[in-house]
Amino acid sequence: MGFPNGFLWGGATAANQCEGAYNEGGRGLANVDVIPHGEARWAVMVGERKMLDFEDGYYYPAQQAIDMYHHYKEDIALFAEMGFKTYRLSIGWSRIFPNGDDAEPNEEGLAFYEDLFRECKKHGIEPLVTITHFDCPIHLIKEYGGWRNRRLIDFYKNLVTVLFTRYKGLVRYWLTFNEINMILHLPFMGAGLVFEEGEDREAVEYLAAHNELVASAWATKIAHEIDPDMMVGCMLAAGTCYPYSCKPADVRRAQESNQQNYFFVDVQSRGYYPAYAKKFLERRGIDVGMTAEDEKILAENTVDFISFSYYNTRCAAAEPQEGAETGAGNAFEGVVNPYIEKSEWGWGIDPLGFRITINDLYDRYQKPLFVVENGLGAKDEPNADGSIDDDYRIDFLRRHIEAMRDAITEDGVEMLGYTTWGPIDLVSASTGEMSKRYGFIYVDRDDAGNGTLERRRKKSFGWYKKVIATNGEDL
Ligand code: BGP
Repeated sequence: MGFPNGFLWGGATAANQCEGAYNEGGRGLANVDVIPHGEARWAVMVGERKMLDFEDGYYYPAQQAIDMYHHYKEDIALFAEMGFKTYRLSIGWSRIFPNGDDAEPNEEGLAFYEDLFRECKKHGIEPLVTITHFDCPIHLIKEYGGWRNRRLIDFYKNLVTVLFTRYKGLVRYWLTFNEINMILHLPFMGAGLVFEEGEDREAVEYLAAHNELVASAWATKIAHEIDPDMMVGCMLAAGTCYPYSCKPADVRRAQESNQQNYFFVDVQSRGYYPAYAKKFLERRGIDVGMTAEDEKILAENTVDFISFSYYNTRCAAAEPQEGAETGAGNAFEGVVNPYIEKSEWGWGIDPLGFRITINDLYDRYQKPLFVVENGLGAKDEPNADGSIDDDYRIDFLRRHIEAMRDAITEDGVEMLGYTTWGPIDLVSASTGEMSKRYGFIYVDRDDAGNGTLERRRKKSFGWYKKVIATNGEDL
């Protein structure tokens, strides 16, 4: 007994981290284009440093990325060679609506994705499409302040109506917002937010979160109206938060941290604000502007499945811990867990935590789950002949797939599929580096943007091919 028949094995990418061609095909500028590599990056990502255009003296890795815009046929053929059943990718909003609020969509952008989806179908690969993956047209930020403004709900509704209508019959699986909870951690990336001096950041973040949650429910409604076969999922940066000790105060602190994360999916899956969130907002004096229509839309349009990324668990303590390091990985804060290993970037490595996280999500929502990101960011050193022996990546993925298998076979969790993050090397979201690699396919490009962009199969390529061919039997 192993993985179910029809389990969707594959890989996941995001437009801004792989497409490049930022100014081709009628595309408008987006927030993700103007996030530089180097010391200013973090301040821009969290909305502290206003950078709404290219500035001299900075390198912007998303401008070219791995140029998938021009290489997608070659790349999809490589995914097909590994036997992918699904490929998760995201739409560049500003390819479809260059300004975000345009009256008409850009045909060149629509045709680009249509061709890409057809290419997938040709190889028997089911597209899994994230509508926005850390992606917001710059014009919507300059003109409306990003997702703090309710007008964005309407622009998003226009976007999804165009997408669902055009790609009906081609795309069945949709995700509304990548890692929606990242609004609270990377607000410029998650919601196009830039903060003014002295502004109540948390209030703005929850306002933006509300607007995205309402937009997400509208998307579910519109999808089902256009094509009842469409399946719409939410997407959470998951990873259970452990208490640092069994001291009740630590356990309580971990519970609060988990609630802060689950808040988003609670709304998307249950259709209403949970009591703890209402009380939190009340205490903080935050008004998210809930209307009677919002309440109805949220209640009537819950998601069909729960998708999530898993990189690491987290750990929380009620009091600062002397001598304990902080930082859990993937933009999460927390106390470092002394019982687990760490990646080169300090991200926790916790395969059993994957099984725990899967169980937590399934217990809480009782809806099918879809793992849409998991993987190890690592430096690859090519051998003299150019080959890459990435046994560390194989080891990481093997242990996580085993944990997922146990959750399915031992715990009875319903799981639709599994897509590893960055099956082809791409630009890292947190660092802007190319050298933090996740792929089965190596891309010849460095942190400064040099390289031939040649694609090469790593050792893990053959390994993942075998995993898929045996439906996870041979790991
Ligand atoms: C997630 C994002 C991805 C991706 C991944 C790995 O949070 O959804 O876009 O990049 O993390 O992170 P990084 O690229 O920083 O290693």
